[in-house]
Amino acid sequence: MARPVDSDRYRRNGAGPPGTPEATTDLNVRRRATRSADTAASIRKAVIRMRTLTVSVATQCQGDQMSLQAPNEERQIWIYTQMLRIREFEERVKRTFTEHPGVIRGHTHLGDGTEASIVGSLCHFRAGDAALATYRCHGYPLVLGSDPKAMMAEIYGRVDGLCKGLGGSMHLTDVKRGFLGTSGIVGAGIPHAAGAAWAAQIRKKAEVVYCFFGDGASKQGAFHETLNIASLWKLPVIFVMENNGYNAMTTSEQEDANAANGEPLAVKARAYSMPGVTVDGADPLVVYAAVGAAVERARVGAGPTLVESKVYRLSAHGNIIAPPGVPLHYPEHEAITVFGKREEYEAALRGDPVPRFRATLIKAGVLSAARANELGEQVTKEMDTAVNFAVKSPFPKPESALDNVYA
Ligand SMILES: Cc1ncc(C[n+]2csc(CCOP(=O)(O)OP(=O)(O)O)c2C)c(N)n1
Ligand SMILES: [Mg+2]
Repeated sequence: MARPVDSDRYRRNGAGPPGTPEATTDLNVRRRATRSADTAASIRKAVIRMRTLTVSVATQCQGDQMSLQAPNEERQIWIYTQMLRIREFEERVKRTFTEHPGVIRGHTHLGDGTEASIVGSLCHFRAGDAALATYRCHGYPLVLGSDPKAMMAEIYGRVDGLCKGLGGSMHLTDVKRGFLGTSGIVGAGIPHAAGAAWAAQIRKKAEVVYCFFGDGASKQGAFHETLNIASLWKLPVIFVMENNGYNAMTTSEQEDANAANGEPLAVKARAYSMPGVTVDGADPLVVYAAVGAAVERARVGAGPTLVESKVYRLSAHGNIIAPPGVPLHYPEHEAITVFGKREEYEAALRGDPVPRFRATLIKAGVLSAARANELGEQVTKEMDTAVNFAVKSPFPKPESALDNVYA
């Protein structure tokens, strides 16, 4: 049964109760109310400058030296362009199953629907920082500057791939760009991120680590052990939980004690004495503000933050694995195939972050419709080139299979 919500308590903190669009998490609020007041004010100023943010964002994120600047117009267009690139890349991966059947043999997981969250977070990335993600990993390296031709070739298992065709979709890595790796094991990247953050702490260059993972991963022991040590040692890591409401074909309410009781998943931060905040992950500027506050906090040595970014994946969990010879494909989203909730999926499509941000920028006069279309055409060409390059790239030699295997 849902726990009754003390709405006044949330309103006092400038947030909404759980389950409302204004919801942010009431964490450590009483203890930190005074210290976070200045931060909340700074974020609200950024919110107003950015025009599209809701006032409630990130009231519990704090950084003693908070100086978050709103992204200027050029940067907002950059954000939109990166979102488009991720979307188009993912569409091309999906279309490969029909346009080039049999070319992708491994499992793939798309990040469509998560673009705003990825780009809003990585907007703060600077040289020396690092990022780690899950198997749903195509978007991050694109934003960090990896070559989409090499990425597509990797997904097709070709020698020109980012990892010489030996990793595939679930294991994209581009260390020189700070993308330290991904894993098919749910939650595995979380302790790895803490290790990278510990190294950053030792280097003392104010570098931070962005750790992306799903809501399902927050049920893993690795999540809890890592949040504990990261908070204890004040590691410079930003835990970005991309909560898409599903752990493959299980909903959060079916498997998560907080969700089942009507609480946002960011309350898990409370157990480890770190700030936790829940944001609308479909709005890149909202994510920008919340992750920006967390990054500033991490850079000044104040420790980690848990940002719960609420997203909706617009594809099924992954493609269907089948024996060679049987064409692989993407089924429909589990909301439809498992739960028969077509309306839930259609509502998510109506809130699609990519057209939503395009409309926001056009309405704000930052971007004209003509320029937005031009950007779309450029991105289409870029991804055409990636697919054409990747399908022509040769397979790695069988004897290279054990290269880089150390144990
Ligand atoms: C340790 C482990 N358990 C189970 C699986 C099977 N599995 C693969 S993806 C997935 C869903 C994880 O959900 P979530 O963390 O919410 O990420 P999402 O896929 O929704 O982005 C599961 C259970 C796995 N790969 N690793
Ligand atoms: Mg999930």
